[in-house]
Amino acid sequence: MAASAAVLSASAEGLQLVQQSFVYPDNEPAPCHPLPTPRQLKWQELEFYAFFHYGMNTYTGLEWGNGNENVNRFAPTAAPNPRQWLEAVKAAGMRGGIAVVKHHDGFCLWPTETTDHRCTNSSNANGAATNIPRDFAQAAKDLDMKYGFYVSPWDRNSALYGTDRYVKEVFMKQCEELANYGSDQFEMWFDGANGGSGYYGGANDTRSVDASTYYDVPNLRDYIHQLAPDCVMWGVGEEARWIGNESGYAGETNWSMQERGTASESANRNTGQEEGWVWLPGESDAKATSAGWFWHSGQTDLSAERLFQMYLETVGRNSNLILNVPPDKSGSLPASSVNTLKSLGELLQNRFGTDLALNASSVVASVTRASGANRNYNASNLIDGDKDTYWAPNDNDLSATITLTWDQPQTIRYVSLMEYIAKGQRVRGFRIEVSADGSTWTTMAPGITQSTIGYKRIIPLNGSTSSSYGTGYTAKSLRVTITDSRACPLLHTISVY
Ligand code: FUL
Repeated sequence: MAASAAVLSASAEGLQLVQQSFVYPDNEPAPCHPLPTPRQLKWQELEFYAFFHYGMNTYTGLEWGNGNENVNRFAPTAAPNPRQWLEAVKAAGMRGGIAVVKHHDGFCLWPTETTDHRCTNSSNANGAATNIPRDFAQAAKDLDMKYGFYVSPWDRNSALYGTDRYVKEVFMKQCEELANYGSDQFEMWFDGANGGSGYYGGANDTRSVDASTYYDVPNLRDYIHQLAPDCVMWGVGEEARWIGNESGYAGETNWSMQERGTASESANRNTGQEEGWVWLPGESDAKATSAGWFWHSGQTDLSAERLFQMYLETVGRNSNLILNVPPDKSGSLPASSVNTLKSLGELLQNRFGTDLALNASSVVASVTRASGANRNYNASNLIDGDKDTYWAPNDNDLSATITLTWDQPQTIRYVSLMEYIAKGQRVRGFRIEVSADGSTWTTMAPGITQSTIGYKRIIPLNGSTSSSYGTGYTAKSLRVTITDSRACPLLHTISVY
């Protein structure tokens, strides 16, 4: 606790004594650095959203267009329908989506001033009328979802790529145009693929850039934040990190911090770094279909169960999940993808729709911090459904237990824990035990590394993210033991399903 202090202060009357107030009048625990920005915090709360790869490649069958495509090849067989995309992913429990509006081929899906390689120049009427950013943003607002855009820094069409003029006259302007489609967008996705061979306005050569300096990221970030204050600049933008694979899993241990700019950073994307000095939370990008990021004839959908597993291994491991579903040549999602998304939504609703912790008859912590003027740290905060209240022990308590008890035994399968990360990610180790009678305890999921929690950690009590839902476990009581922490652990929610 910070003590009060008497300090000298200069004033018109000369020197006088001023009584300083407490630094933490609410007896709040001190922050444990590094901390997320408010923008990153809001972004982590989105948890699960969609990726829509759609564009010239949908029609050429490529994954990486060279940049020399005839614009007339962009020929949607119907008007592209972002509303249908977003409705389908909302049914899967997603809270938003990112639309690819320019991939590496440089082909833009909006009436941009920056290039002729754009949809509005297509001879196809549906193609020429396309404006994905406009329609996607509008649909998201109507559906109460979050939205953002993928704009590839690498541009295999532009003659200027590799020169300063490209960054100033093409890339920055494109980002600006996109930011102006909505000040409430949540993420701009900057892919890491940078430079290489391409058309480059007919030069057909190979160009390389140093992405860490070429794109003038600090200025870009500041400028876009003026237009869209909550827009997290992903990847090259350095506000959120790639989780290191495109298969939909994060490390069981997963810190939201990184030792940015060091060799060890790229080797530890999947787990983050406890010693990291920069808050750089993870995002897992993964495909919900069997072929590429773009739609391909003959592709199949992964099963809803496989996608549920991905959810457990990403959202359940302190990582956001951006799940790709590609629209087809009609500019809509195929019916099979829509069905799979619906089934996934049903699985999530059936398994996580009812939080049994909210009905616990008691929640007791082994230690609780003294209340301050306007805030208490009681264990009841863990089950009040409020993310802004939290349980806390005293500064020197790095371990503690929290026990939930029900009047009637419950059948349970998953436990979800959430740290109050506004004050830093702290927990290093924990354990979950269940008791059918309130006195004999069984340790659950011993095969799962119960190390970090972070924004959210979901533990399947049977120890497996992939095996069947099972019959569950009978619990009269549930005990969560925090075994180690960087500073006193702060949890805001325990959920039980
Ligand atoms: C990668 C890109 O090169 C792929 O084409 C795709 O867009 C994926 C999400 O990111 O790095």
